[in-house]
Amino acid sequence: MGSYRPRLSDLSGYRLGGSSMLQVELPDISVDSTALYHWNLSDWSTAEMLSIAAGENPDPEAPYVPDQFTINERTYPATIEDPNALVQLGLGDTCLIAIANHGLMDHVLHFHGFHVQIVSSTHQPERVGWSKDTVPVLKGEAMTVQLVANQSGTYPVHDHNLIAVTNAGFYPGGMLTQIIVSP
Ligand SMILES: [Cu+2]
Repeated sequence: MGSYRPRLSDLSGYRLGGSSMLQVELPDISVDSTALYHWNLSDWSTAEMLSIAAGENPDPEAPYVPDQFTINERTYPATIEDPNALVQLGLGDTCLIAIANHGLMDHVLHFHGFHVQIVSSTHQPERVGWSKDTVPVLKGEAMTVQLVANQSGTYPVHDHNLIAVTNAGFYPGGMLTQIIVSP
């Protein structure tokens, strides 16, 4: 049970986004009262992607300078128009969030308002059961967390690395979404 992250082993294809998420025995939002959201995290070096798309081979030794940071291939504020990225719950509801880090760097998610409990983790299984407001999702990792909506309001969730809440250097943007709990 849990979230997993298959990807292309071909480096050029992987860096162009050949990576996915596999959810095993997680409930479907339409058939179960436990809502399930998914966040595919990534970071893009658009210059490198354009050069790969033009037929160049990626240089694994070159400095990596990403300029876009995405959830489900969107950057804030477009993230909150994505019903899979924007968490919307009633007070007292429980949801699961399946998270996969497809990028080339770790992403540390900070939840405002809530602690989440780690339900599954491919890279940090020793943390299953931990309840934290800040959750590192390592490069290549997939993880499932459970959130109990125990207070109403609108709360941000964002990468704690502040460069990752920018779009091409402009703040706010990037890997930022919201949890909205209605009373
Ligand atoms: Cu924060």
